[in-house]
Amino acid sequence: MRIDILTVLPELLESPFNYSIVKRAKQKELVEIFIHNIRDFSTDKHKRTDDYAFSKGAGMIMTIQPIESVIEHLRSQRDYDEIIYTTPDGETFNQRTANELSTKGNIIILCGHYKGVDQRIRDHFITKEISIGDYVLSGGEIAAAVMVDSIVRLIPGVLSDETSALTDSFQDDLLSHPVYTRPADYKGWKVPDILLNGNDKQIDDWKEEQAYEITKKRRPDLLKNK
Ligand code: 6GU
Repeated sequence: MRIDILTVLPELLESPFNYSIVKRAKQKELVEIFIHNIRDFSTDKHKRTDDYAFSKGAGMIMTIQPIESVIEHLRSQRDYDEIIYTTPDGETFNQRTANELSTKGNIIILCGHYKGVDQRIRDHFITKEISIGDYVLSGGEIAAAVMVDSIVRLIPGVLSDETSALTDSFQDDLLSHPVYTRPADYKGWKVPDILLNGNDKQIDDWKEEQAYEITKKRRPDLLKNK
């Protein structure tokens, strides 16, 4: 998979993809991530990428020209399956969206900034508009990092069997059961006995029951999908 991220703040995306599972996915050549500075494509003599909105007092808007240039530059080299725009008024990102996007070949993510992009960019280039939740971020970069992290770990071969995404929270519309490691007794704080009895069937039943109880308590909305 290839992911191209378009941003006016490339520095903000320097480190998120250089650690842990995303780093390993890059090393295994299961994903390539490229960060493009929209400013580099501006033909304005001051390299501007934004301008005043036509409606008074609406704040700054990202202009068409540099964004069109970078998208056309990328599209002249390969086809893209999705051109995604990060924006608080997009459809809410969830595990289903992450699963879907992890099956794509090439995607572009355009990070929104200021009061957003000129609507004509959305009309003519964008295939999907995504928000990561009902709150406002200063820009789409951190949202893009969140999305990329959750997508990349789902690409086949990225996770080992042991860390398989199949056991993640949400993957089966249930939250995760509690987990424990050694020691079995820490200053009197004990691991549930059942986990120590070696009976795999009982342990699996316990995990399932715990996951169900936690989901019922914290996220009953998820159980409606069952
Ligand atoms: Cl994708 N962008 C911004 N600016 N704010 C957000 C968001 C995205 N998702 C939630 N809040």
